Amino acid sequence: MLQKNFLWGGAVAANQCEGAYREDGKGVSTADCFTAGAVDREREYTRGIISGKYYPSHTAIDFYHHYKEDIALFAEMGFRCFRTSINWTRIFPNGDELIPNEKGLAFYDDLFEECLKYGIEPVVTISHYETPYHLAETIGSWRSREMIDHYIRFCETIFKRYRNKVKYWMTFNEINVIVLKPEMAAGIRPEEGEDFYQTIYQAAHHMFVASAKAVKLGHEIDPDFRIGMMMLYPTFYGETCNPLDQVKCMEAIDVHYLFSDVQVRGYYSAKANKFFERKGVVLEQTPEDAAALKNGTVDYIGFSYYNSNVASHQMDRDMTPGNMLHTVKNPYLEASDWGWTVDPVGLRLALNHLYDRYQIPLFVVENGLGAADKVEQDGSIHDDYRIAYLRDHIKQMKLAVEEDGVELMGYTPWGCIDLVSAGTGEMKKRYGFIYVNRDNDGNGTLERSKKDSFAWYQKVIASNGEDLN
Ligand code: BGP
Repeated sequence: MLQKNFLWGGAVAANQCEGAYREDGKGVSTADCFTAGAVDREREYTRGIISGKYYPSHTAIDFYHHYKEDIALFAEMGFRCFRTSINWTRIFPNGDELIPNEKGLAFYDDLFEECLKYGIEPVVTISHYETPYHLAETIGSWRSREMIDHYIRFCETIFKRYRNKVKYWMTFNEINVIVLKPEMAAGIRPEEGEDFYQTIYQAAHHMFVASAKAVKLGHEIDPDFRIGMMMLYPTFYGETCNPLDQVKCMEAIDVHYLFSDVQVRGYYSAKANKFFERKGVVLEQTPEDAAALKNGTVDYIGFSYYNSNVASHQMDRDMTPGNMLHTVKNPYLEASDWGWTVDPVGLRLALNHLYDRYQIPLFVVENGLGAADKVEQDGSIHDDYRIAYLRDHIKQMKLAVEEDGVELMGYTPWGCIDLVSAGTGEMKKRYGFIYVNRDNDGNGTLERSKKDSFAWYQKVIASNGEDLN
């Protein structure tokens, strides 16, 4: 049995759902400079906003004006929590102001109050794939140590303002994605000739210090705060029992463990230091950094899990896409319409790997199936494929808790209401229990409607995960 107060809910990110991108004083964020893409076309990260181009985040699903209606629907499903993020540029439009934007703060006051009205606990990602664009252009975002101060000012402002409304926080969304998509995860546009590894790991170091300082500060402001890290967990398999494939598998996952190791243990492992040596990375660290890392270890690990990956020592292979990573094809697994493997067992493994390694509570804060839904004549949407995906993953998640003893705080499937895809910028790639009438080009009434999965998830929550049929 899952614990009684298990946090069932759903997850979104501000930049993928709010829209209203210049309203009430909001500044431009890096996310606002990503055009629409497609499965076979990368999103373009433009220099500023270029007129004539379509930027899906500017309107998204207009959650900014629909949040009351949407939260009422979440409440109807029985959500016990709702994971969203705070758009940094609503609070500090350029990122370097000293005084926050009151209208931005007021918006989140209202949003959190609306959640609490229904007994829904807000779970807040402080920075989810959006950085003030001004800071990205003027100081190179997290390349610069100065970012730590801007981030901490942001944290202090929101911690103090929302301390009576928010208890659960995460410092950065998928912090390890900086090694895969630095523009998205850290607002860093690698320049030609720039030493990629040096830049990325120096920036990650600044983020680690910022996160650790935020954890410490948060606990000082309110000892009841629970502040986690958040990573993309890419379960890896070695392609065969050839030991060389297993070494590749170890190396592939180590890239990601570096991030959780530092944030959970509070220092770089010997292996991480060897890795830096091999890559010629020399971190600039102040004498206080080590203490900051040590004093700001996280309370829990939030992670996303969508698909698994395969590592091989032979690189000239047929590759297949996954969330952020391309991988060798797994012949045992089916794939989604976007090519991501579907591997529920990989979630049980993820939970075991992380819990065995760290022994701190885990929180599955993203999981789900991106699919193109069909609206029937009568308006109904029969998303049995989504129900099947979620059911199978919840079953494995329960096994991890009930059979393996993993300590799990909750489960918030991604995109509980349809929103803009981070990877492709499409609306067509839908995850929601709630359908939003909007297409890839920004057309549509924005009307909300329930998919079949809505009633199914309602039952799952009501039975605390016992009734999955
Ligand atoms: C994660 C991100 C989310 C989200 C999700 C699904 O990596 O944290 O922001 O979008 O992936 O990916 P996509 O939107 O590309 O389908």
